[in-house]
Amino acid sequence: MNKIVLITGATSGIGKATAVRLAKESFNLILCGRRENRLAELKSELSNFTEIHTLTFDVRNQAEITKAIESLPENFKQIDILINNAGNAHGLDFIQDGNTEDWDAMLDINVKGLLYMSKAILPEMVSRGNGHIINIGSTAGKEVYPKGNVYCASKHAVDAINQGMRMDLNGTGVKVGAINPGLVETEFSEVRFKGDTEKAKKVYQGFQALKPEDIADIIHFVLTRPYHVNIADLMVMCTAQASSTIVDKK
Ligand code: NDP
Ligand code: 8X3
Repeated sequence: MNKIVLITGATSGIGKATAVRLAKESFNLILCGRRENRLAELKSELSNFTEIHTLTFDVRNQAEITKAIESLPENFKQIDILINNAGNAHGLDFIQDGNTEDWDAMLDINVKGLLYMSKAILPEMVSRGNGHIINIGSTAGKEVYPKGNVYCASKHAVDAINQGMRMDLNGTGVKVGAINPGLVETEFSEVRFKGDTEKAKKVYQGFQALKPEDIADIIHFVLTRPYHVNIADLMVMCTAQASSTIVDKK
């Protein structure tokens, strides 16, 4: 039987590329995001390959998450794999100039959203004695860079939660691991710079950034290891990147 994977943030970037890749590898998919039209387009694009169900909700809203998970049809109820991917940076400012709405968004989405999703899905995995959670962290969860303050804090929290989950779930049969990418060219910087496309493009100019498909490929690798192998914590950067602040731009 095909495994069922729930992907948050499937409407764009890493989540969308992962949906495309896993659909072609015959995983059944529950695709989530706020932009319903994008989910509908993706469903029609991928339904030739596998079974797709879509759920529209904001990961900040625990009640919406509960309702969405409860609404799953019988053939999608047993989720084998949760990919906690939804998230973004909002703003890039010195801490003294930071916008508190941006801070709230990053902590609410990247940290609390990931926790709410896990809370909604984990108990069933634990009672079944089987499951796999992949948390999408970041190099920003391993080091801090100037003006990255709260985004880096949110991803350091993901790093801590990933480790904590793995400890608490030890012995339950549920695997937990994080993938921590460096610079990946997605809509990430457009969101960070609030729709300023020119500024966003500049982030990825002068070097070959990672593509979302590169991360999807790694996620597929992680998911297809034998049961006794758990990729606990993986960091991946493009060759031009050495750290958050050292990027070889020509
Ligand atoms: P994108 O902006 O391309 O995608 C972000 C996804 O998250 C979208 O599908 C969006 O869906 C979803 N999302 C955002 N906010 C919410 C919300 N409140 N509720 C539900 N879904 C939400 O960025 P990426 O693909 O790059 O980012 C994916 C993950 O990868 C994030 O966690 C990011 O921090 C991480 N990451 C990205 C890197 C990069 O350089 N791009 C590097 C390291 C980590 P919708 O708007 O439809 O709700
Ligand atoms: C995204 C990578 O360096 O823009 O998490 O923070 S970075």
